[in-house]
Amino acid sequence: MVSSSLRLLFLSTSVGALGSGLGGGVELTLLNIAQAMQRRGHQINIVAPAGSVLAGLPITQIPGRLQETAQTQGRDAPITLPVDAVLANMWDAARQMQGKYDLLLNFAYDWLPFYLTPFFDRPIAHLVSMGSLTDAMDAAIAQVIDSYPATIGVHSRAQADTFAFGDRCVILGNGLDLSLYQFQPQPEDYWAWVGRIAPEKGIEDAIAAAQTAGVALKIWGAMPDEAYWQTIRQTYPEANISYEGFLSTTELQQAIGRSRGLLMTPKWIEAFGNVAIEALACGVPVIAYRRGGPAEIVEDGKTGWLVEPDSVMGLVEAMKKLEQIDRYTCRQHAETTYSMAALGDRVEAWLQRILVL
Ligand code: HBI
Repeated sequence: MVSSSLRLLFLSTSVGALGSGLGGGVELTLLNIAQAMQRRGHQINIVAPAGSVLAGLPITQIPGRLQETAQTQGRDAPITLPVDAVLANMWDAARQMQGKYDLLLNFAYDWLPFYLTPFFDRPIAHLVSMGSLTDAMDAAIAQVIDSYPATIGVHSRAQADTFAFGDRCVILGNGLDLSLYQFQPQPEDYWAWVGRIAPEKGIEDAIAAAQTAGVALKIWGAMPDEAYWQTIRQTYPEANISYEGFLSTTELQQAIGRSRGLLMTPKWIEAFGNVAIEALACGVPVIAYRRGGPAEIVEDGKTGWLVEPDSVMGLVEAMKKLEQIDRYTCRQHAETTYSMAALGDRVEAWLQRILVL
């Protein structure tokens, strides 16, 4: 149990305002960690791009141009900062505010926060939200982990292993406020796919599997690139699919909860796969490629099925075995491993350990 209340400054992702969906899973992660820490009596403030809204949490809104997403750069991409970069403005605010906090927690997957770490006189913990993407980011994170051991947190072993320094990362998993997720024993007749509609998420495979299996597939998530979506529609004209938009957590969990199962088809090493634990929390089995974070979440044959990566037929075969999965077992697994309390234990232990180093 923590003896004293910590004053924590969270630095959000630079690619979108909190609540826009552009920050992907890291928006939900930041919310859940903030709430888990508040429930433990710690004080939180969040520095985020202007326009951010997050469940009534205190946010210092910072203007400026959003950062390009790291996953769309190449491995040898140079570091870039737009003019009037929100990332730079956020970290200038952090520099001015740091005296009022015990520790800063960075959620941005960007070079600047890592480079600036030694310039600050407060400890900075970094929650790295994706696997290795660029040489420049790998070098920046490696520099921090060499100088400040135990300050790099990740979501899964698979994600850690994409970095040369993976064995020195602290693995945090993730977690949810399960009271927001209703267990639904009886599904309707459709499957679900949830995520940013972007190449690394592999939506094409889920649509191909749905078309082959002759089932309805409903799709939720941010759509950063409409043209990409139109290309997909033209490629699979026969598929029974519908884009259901980007919903709030409350609405999304109701929609996912009514599905027969969730398909997860990541083409990249998904660092974790929040949507997998959101589905389990509603009693929804998860069929996922055996790749990245989801492969460490799904218990093959118990809470879903793990499939040979990129095998559409493997997805179709697993979909046929859906009845073998008990929906309440899925909910129970979320409760034991992915609750707010379980996540809070892991994060609090991590931050306390940094503060005593
Ligand atoms: N790209 N440059 C950059 N910075 C981020 O913080 C970032 C990103 N791409 C995706 C992303 N964050 C989050 O959507 C994922 O980490 C979940």
